[in-house]
Amino acid sequence: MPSVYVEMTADFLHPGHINILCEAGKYGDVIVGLLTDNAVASYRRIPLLSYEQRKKILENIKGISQIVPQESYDCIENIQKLKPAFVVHGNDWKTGFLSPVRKKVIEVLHEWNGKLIEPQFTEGVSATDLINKIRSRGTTPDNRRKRLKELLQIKPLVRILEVHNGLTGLIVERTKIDVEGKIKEFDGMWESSLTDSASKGKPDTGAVDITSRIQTIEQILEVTTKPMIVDADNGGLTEQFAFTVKTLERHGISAVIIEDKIGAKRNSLFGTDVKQEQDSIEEFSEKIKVGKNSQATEDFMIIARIESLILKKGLADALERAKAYINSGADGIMIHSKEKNGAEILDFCKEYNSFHNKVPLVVVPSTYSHIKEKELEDAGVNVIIYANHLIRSAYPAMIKTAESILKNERAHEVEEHCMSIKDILNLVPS
Ligand code: SPV
Ligand code: MG
Repeated sequence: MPSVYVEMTADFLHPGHINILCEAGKYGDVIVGLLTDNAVASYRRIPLLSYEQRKKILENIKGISQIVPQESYDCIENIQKLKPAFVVHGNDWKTGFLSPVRKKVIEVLHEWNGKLIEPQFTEGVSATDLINKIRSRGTTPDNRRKRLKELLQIKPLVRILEVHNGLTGLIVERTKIDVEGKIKEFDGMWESSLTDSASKGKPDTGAVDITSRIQTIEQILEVTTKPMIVDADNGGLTEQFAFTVKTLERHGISAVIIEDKIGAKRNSLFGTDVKQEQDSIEEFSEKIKVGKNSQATEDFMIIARIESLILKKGLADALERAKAYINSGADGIMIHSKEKNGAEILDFCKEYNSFHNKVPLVVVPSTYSHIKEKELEDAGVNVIIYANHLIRSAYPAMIKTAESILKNERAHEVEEHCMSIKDILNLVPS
């Protein structure tokens, strides 16, 4: 029997998949190239089911003789290896980011007189629509909490954006761009102490206490499904931190980040312009240990934030702390800096890469925002947090509106900068 290659994600089987498999079966023995989790994550949200789970489902479907992993969204490597007589693919790949792959498939098949068969794409049913429908029903704390660890295993770089209320939560949840068929979106949310405080008209000094922060967090969780990382300042006293860990974990938060500072809380971006004191390595390590011993699940992460560069204590101090915090059980390291050129962050990354015992590395490029994601990823960064950009862009827009109304003694002039009444009414469906 000739062999027939069909690529599939199979996260969600629907009649469209069955049509393709039936069609493929007419030409010979069907080999499914099953996209690995990394392959799927490279162009859209990570699959709901793992590779092994998806494989198990396909193994029990009639008409498939073999399943092989497809390590990229591009099937060329597998096709060159397997040399199938036929490749069967829905005709929807004639446009979009897969169209160059299609051209290459035709070329490669030509080498052994293979043929591309393109059945009509099944209209009216799409796995993406089905997944979106399920997501619109919400999530559970258990499912949300484990999502960050899953993302870290699958994606080379996790992209996080600041939230401070339900509306900004919706922005992170929904904003997507389509770059020739590849979907780009944020992977999760950063519940920032700075922007949560600022949105309440308060300074970032801990004046907005953890009880108030939890209220905001709940409002955001209510309208989103993506994972959340919470900025818990220095975590409070060690014995209080144990309770904070339990509370956050129960709500389905994926990670808490605590900074190694003590005394009056001041935002790190003030640097040495204000009095900021760093905790001792011993005390902060103890806090991490107590936090780790308090959590009930394997999924919750405690990420240690190192302030040595902010406080001008130097790279050696930052590295020494990173090693100590990892040894104390930290699930991640956040290295912070307020330098504009980002050089000290890249220096830190270089040294960090040679650690034997590494955990995911988090950065917050607020002052060195010119550095692109890929450069940070190549330097060894695993998580990028855009920590304050929604509030910083919204505030000037609102000031402009307020000033225009004062100046013109009517709102007519601001209308062109405002969304329509219809759009705001429909922004959040009832
Ligand atoms: C925050 O967003 O509150 C942070 C990051 O802690 S920074 O403002 O850079 O300190
Ligand atoms: Mg903060």
